[in-house]
Amino acid sequence: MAPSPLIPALGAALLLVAAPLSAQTVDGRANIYGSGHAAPEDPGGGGPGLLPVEVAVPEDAGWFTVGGVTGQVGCCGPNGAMNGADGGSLYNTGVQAWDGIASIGGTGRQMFLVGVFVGPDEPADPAPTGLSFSNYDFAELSPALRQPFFIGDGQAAGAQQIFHVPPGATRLFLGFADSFSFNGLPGYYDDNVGSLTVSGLAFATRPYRVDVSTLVAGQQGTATVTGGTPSALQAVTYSLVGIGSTSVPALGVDLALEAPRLAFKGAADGSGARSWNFQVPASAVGRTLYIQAAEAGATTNVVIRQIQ
Ligand SMILES: [Ca+2]
Repeated sequence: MAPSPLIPALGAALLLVAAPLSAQTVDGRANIYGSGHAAPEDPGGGGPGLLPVEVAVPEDAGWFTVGGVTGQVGCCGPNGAMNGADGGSLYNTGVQAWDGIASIGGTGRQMFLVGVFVGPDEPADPAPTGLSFSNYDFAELSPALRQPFFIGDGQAAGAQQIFHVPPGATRLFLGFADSFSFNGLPGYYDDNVGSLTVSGLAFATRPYRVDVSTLVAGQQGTATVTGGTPSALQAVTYSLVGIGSTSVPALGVDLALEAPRLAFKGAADGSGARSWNFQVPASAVGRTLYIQAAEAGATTNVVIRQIQ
């Protein structure tokens, strides 16, 4: 694979919204607890259903929105009640965590469209603490990795809801949280019917971002910060450990890296951009780097690169 070309510098504060993805069909049997796994499972019994729908997350994505969701799904066989993406009102949802994917709760609703963000690795226990929803008409939501969240039809009060992408997310999965009477361990997917069609799912690009070339041991790599404050000090940091949270009081930010180290620092140019070329050590082959840049009061996306 050839090194990716450098991303040309973008103007500060330019906000890019990528073209919407083509429509995604989410079968009523799509098991959100199969996200990132080879096969869905049903620890609660009743059938594992299908793997959820997988969508690639651009590495500079800041958030996504949904144009609309059509279709109907049902939880309980061909003669059961059907509902749209926002869910039905037959049950409260309280599905437990399984295999690295957190629990999810929903007051007064079941069988709503859910999503979960996952990184490049297969999810594994312990799962993070789960989210619980009683207000479905939030304006914005910031789920963590491996934390299923309500998407519904993606609209509230006539506006598109904003779903922020957590650091380290490379994949978004779409499916449902199901179990016996929607409480307990995941399962009871095989009696689900119908499907939803998700249209106009679009990722928005962070204006302040870091891009990193393909990294090959013994060859030159490049890290480029764009969209920063003109002439502001830029710090490019990296972790060999992974995603975490580390306070950097000098910049007034929390880096989304565990045990970060400083790679480069220097002032951005008049457009808020700065680029560094560096030699990738020959001994680093196979290692995974987590890279994030920061300036006073702001952090970029996290780029994950395995050294080839
Ligand atoms: Ca079911």
